[in-house]
Amino acid sequence: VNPKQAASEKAASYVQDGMTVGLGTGSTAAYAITAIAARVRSEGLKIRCIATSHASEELARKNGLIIAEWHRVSRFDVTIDGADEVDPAYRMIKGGGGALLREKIVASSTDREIIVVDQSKLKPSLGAFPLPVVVVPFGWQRTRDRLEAMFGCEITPREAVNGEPLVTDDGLQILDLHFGGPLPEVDTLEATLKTIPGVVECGLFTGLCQHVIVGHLDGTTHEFFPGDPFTF
Ligand code: A5P
Repeated sequence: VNPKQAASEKAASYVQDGMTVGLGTGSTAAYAITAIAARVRSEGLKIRCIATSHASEELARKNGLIIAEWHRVSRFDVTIDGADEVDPAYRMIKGGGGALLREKIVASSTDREIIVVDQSKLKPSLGAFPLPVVVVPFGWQRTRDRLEAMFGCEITPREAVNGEPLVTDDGLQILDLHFGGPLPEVDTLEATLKTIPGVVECGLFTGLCQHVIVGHLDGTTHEFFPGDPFTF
């Protein structure tokens, strides 16, 4: 069994009739979307969804899920999304898939953000995975310079397959900050980053996870809630 699939199927069991559901982005979230759609088909659940990327929306529609209009959605009951790293304080780095801005907008309006991961994503501290920062394309080189001066770490523009800067679903770009170890001043880092003109959002998520589901190779899962230590 794929651990990501095991975690996602467990997470999908928390979706109930009548709910408004946020759909994440990435390979793990894709399993969740198909698992939710399977329940909708077999149990006749009436739910409406908003996806955090064009790719997830397409997958959801293809599987028959109903996509809601934003002006009719005030809160999400549940959102199921992946993460690149989760620390013992339930902070996360997200955005390996480039959808962090939409993911943060949805997570911030969600009652229960369920994060689905395999065990490799649980980390004693955040920062081995590069921290994605979404920037406005205009003058991004100067935004990069200011980030470099502020943190002194290597910064790489996220590229598309053709080697050009990747353009996100919102027409923005992503800079990856390679701290290569524990993030500096993790509690104030997000606010600090946002003082730089051109920075739109960062992939550090704090206080936005209400439930973690870890999938294992044998198909079992472990569930954790903020405050719980990650023990197996
Ligand atoms: C997408 O922008 C990300 O936040 C993903 O949720 C994260 O990168 C995890 O991706 P995988 O589930 O593909 O590992």
